[in-house]
Amino acid sequence: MSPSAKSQAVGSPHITNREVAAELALVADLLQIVEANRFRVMAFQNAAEAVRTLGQDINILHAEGQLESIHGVGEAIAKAIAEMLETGQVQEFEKLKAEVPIGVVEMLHVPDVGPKTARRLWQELNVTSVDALREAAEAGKLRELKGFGAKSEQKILRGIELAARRSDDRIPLGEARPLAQSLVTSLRARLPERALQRLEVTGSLRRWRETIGDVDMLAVSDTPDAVMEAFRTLPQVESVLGSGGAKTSVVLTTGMRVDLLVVEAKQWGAALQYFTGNKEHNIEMREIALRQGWSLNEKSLTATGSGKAPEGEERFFEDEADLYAFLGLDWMPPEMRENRGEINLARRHQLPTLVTLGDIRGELHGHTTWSDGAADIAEMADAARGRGYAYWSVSDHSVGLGMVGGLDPERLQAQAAEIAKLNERWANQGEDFRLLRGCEVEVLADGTLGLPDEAMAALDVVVASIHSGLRQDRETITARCLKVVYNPHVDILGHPTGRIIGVRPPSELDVERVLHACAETGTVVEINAHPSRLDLNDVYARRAVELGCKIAINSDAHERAGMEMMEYGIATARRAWLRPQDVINTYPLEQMLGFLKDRRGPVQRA
Ligand code: DGT
Ligand code: CA
Ligand code: CA
Ligand code: ZN
Repeated sequence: MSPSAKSQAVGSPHITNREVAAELALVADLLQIVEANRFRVMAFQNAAEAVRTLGQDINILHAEGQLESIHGVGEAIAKAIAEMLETGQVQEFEKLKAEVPIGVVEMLHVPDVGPKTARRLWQELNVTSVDALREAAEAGKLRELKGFGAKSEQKILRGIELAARRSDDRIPLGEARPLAQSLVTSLRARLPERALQRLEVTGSLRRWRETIGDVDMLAVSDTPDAVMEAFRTLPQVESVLGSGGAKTSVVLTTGMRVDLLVVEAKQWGAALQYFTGNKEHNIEMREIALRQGWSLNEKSLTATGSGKAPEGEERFFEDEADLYAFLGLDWMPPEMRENRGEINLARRHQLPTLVTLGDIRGELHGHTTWSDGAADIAEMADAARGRGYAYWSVSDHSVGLGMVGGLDPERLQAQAAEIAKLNERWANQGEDFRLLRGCEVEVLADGTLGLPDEAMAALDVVVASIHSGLRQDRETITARCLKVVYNPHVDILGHPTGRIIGVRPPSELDVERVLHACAETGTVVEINAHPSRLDLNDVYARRAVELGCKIAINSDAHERAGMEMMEYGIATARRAWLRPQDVINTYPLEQMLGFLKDRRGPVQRA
């Protein structure tokens, strides 16, 4: 029986997680175009995301009657998913699809074309595909639409080009990692402990790269055949591309490719090193070995005869660190293995001590039901305390953001009272925990902020973020951002480039200039830890610290579980070589507050 045949009921079409997620996302888009209630749109968007990142086959959940156990999937959507899995389509969805030409939905993937614009292009100009949109823009026809000019035509043409360039099929880290973890868990559960002496995820996933080409896994076993058999028949597996004694390649129901290699215990160190990479790091390692008279491959070192050891002598390493040490190098954290200078530091025993999850003492950017969060302040505080944090900043959206009911100075006052009450309770109980008064202040199109200065001055932590006008040209968006950085009330620049991995490219912001200004003014720069943002990314975050900036790593949680995303932010920081002292939310409360702008008096050079 083929592995995929097992996971489907006889006679029903086999629909993968990825397909279900795509359909739900499509419905969300359709609903936006027909101007449905925004909560309904959000419900479908959330459900799509939940299914896309689900660590197991949705068909199995359905067979167990557990669709509603998926976080973010309510009764109505669960029913629709069930109908889809059983019959191949959902009647209600088909009706909706018949209403809107599919090309109109595709236009939504062009940056700058939102649902309102797509609807107008369709209804007012009868433009119903991306190609037709390009032609209309090139022919100067879009300016017939009220509010459209030559400039918007240029922007749309550039957007179409960008959207085309983005069509590679790498998988966002936040999607690949839970899936890989579910594979590890399933394999361990299926095999007796002695059959699986070691099992680890390697490749780009072990390095926490922001997107993943394929997943690589490495195991040690005395019974590789049993391991391969267990792997091939996992419920997550859709098809087997190839399977031999030492290596099996499969495609999962989500479309992700996974390679599993089994090696002998004595080969583990060399194999783990080799398959963690990256390729450039490995090439450099190979040269270092050669210079010492050894040929390095995925199993061992073999003497070339040019050194002291007789030609052909083989050396094995049970652990990676032993291999590195044999070649005179310190063990390097996988996040650093990108051949960006880490090997030289390892040789000189000068590797930095990287920040870890355990160093984090609090968070400075997160949301509650006061704006678009799903949990109230007390619940979020409880989650933060559960993670051992000493502080958490309540930073709901300010007014100025179209979508959510943002906070104005008046509501901020009311919120302050709730925060004070909770803080008093913990103080009375002798608990070492403080809620901070914060806000994620909206940066308007002209660089002014969603709150007046007096309102910001009253807060402990001000995060300023750009959510709209992300397609402004380089000069405009950079000037807008600099205005914010020079505002003495803005402590932290939130997700600076606005990118959404795999969905929306970064803005054209001149990051280098903005980082210089942040260093000069003492504005802290955020690594937004949400795996679809990771913004700043590793390269920019490293540059920021080089220039003298401090960093805050924030999960930007909108619900309790959102705080678990912190590990992605930590990984990005580690890929940027950041140490605890570079990250202000590793500091005790008073020291952290001391780094925020308005606490330090007049703006000073860092
Ligand atoms: P990916 O899958 O594109 O996200 O990136 P990786 O780094 O996982 O690359 P992949 O899957 O092609 O290969 C897995 C590991 O194997 C990689 O991290 C380093 C190693 N590797 C791949 N190609 C070469 C190569 O040509 N030479 C050497 N020395 N190592 C390689
Ligand atoms: Ca890979
Ligand atoms: Ca691979
Ligand atoms: Zn936020």
